[in-house]
Amino acid sequence: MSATQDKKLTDIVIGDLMISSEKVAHVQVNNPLEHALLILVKSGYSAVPVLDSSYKLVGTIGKTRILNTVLGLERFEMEKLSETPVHEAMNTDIPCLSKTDTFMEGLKVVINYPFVCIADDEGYFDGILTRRVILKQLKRDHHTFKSNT
Ligand code: 2BA
Repeated sequence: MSATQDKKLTDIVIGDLMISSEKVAHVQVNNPLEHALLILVKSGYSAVPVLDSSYKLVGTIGKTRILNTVLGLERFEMEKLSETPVHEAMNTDIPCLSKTDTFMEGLKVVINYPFVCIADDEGYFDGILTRRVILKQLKRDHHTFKSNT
C-alpha cells in the first residue's frame, strides 16, 4: 500500500511523495559540463540536481544552460564542454523544500518548476518532488472525492 493511499491532501507531506536520492540522477559540482551533458542525454532528463562532494544540494543543471554556456559568437565551442566545471553554468536560484513541508507547498512550487529539490536542515540532499507525482496525487484525490459523493 502506498504511503498516501488513505490520506487527505491536507495530511500528505513531501516525504510521502518524493523520489528518494538513490533514484535521482545527479551530477557533482566539479564535474566538467561534458559529464553533465552525458548524464542528461543518457537519462533523458532536461535538468538534474547538482550536489557537492558531501552530497549537499548546490543547484541544478540543464541542457539549455549547458548549450548557452558553450555558445560562442558564431558557433558552439564544444571544446568548452571539457574545460568548464558544472558550478560555472549551474542554476543556484532554485526553490528547495523539506520532507516535512505540505502537499500544498509542493503544488505551489511545481506550477513554475518541473521538479523541486528536497533537502534537510543542513542542506543534505534527500530527493526531488516532480510535477508528475503532484498531478497523479491530485487525480487520485479527485477520483476518491467523486466516488464518495
Ligand atoms: P523533464 O526531463 O523535462 O521531463 C518531463 C517529463 O517527461 C517528466 O515529468 C516525465 O513525465 C517525462 N520523462 C522525461 N524523462 C523521463 C524518463 N527518463 N523516464 C520517465 N519519464 C520521463 P516529471 O516526472 O514530472 O519530472 C519533472 C522533471 O524532474 C524532469 O523534467 C526532470 O528534470 C526531473 N526528474 C524526474 N525524475 C528524475 C530522476 N529520477 N532523476 C533526475 N531528475 C529527474
